[in-house]
Order: sequence, then C-alpha cells, then structure tokens
Amino acid sequence: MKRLLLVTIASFGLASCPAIAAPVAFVELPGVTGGAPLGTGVFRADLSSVGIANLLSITIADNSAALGGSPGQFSGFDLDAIKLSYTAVATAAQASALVGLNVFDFVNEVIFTPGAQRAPMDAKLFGTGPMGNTVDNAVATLGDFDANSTTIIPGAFGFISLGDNGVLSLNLTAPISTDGLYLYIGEVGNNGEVAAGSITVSDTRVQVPDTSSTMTLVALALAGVCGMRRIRRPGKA
Ligand SMILES: [Ca+2]
Ligand SMILES: [Ca+2]
Ligand SMILES: [Ca+2]
Repeated sequence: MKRLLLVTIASFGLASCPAIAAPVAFVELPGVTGGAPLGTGVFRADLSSVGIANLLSITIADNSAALGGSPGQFSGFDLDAIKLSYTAVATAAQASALVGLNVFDFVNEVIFTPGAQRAPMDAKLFGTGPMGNTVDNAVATLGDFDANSTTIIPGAFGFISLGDNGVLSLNLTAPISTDGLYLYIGEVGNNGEVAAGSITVSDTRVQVPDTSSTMTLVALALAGVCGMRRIRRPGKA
C-alpha cells in the first residue's frame, strides 16, 4: 500500500514538473583541513559527467548505516562545508583555500530533515536551529572548511551533523552550467561516515518547506482523483 502511494506521488511529480536528478561519484582528496583540531576530509566530484546541463539544487543524504563517528548530537555525516567551483584542486588544503562560487544561500535556501540520533541522545543534532530541523549556519558555517574536529563542548564548531539518514538539500540562487564544474564537500573527523553514495544534483529546485502544505497538496490531489463523487454526497442541502 505504501509503495503504491509513493509511486502515485512520483507520477504526479513527473507529469507536472519534469526533473532530472543524478547521483554523484566522489574521490577523496589527500590530507585533511578545517579548524582546530584539524580533521576534515574533503571529497571532490566532477559534475561534468552527471548528465545535467544546468544545476539548480544539491541534496546530501547521510548513508552511514549508523556506522562511524560519534553518537548523540554528532550522529551521522558531519558536514563542514560545501563548495562549487570551476577549478579542480588536488588536496584538502587547496579545497579549503578555494573561493567557491557565490551560489548558495545557507540561511534561506536550505531544507533539512534531521536523521536519527544514536543513544545516548541529546536535545537536537549539532549545528541545527532551535527546533533541530533547520541549519544554524552561525555554527555550521557551510561556506568554509573551518570545523573544529572534536565532540567536546565548548570546542566543537563549524559543521552540522545530519543524523543517521538525515537529508540536507540546498537550492542554488541561480542555475549554473555543470560543464567543468566541481563539487567539494567536507566530512568532519573523516572517521567513517559516508554521504558520497547519496548525493544527487538536480536541475530542479527543491521545495522549501513547509512539508505540511506539500502533504496537503498531495492529499488534495489524491482526494480530487479518488473522491470526486463523494463531494455531492452529504445530503444537507
Ligand atoms: Ca558524525
Ligand atoms: Ca564549516
Ligand atoms: Ca565525522
């Protein structure tokens, strides 16, 4: 039943708004970067080969299978920074020095669905806003590879922990060509969490919340298709 519903929703999406999304392959650059202590591993992807001419959004999903790293608020992939550039650099330190394209809005064009914490749990994931379902970019600083690679508080800084199976989507402020374009992401601690297998790039914007209205639209669409005849039924005319 659940599978049928998902297929239906996907079909609606394809019918009204064609979208192309492609997975991304990463290579790990040698060395580490970040703040103090230094410990961010950097992964680079060549977006020329993803089959999308113009890039509009990037989605990063934790794919750690609950392995690697630390529990509680530090569960899952620890994202230090994300950069796009037409320059290919070869080391983590060079990626840190690279001035990325000014195409992100880490405050208004970020959609975060927190993943699960491993026990013992904390109030919310590290680097998230008051309710735990937004990015606090004053802490995460997603434009800079500056993370302090520690779980000691105070001390930890410069990243967001996605939680197990957490998902972070970023809309670009303008579409950019993928020809010669490189994506760089950093994992704090470089200690076993994986997102590389679960990053997709798309030529379609990701819907900025709120999820309740999205679900309402889906429900209305389904109700419209499935329940037309019932509208006249009540008998209180
Ligand atoms: Ca982690
Ligand atoms: Ca950072
Ligand atoms: Ca980590």
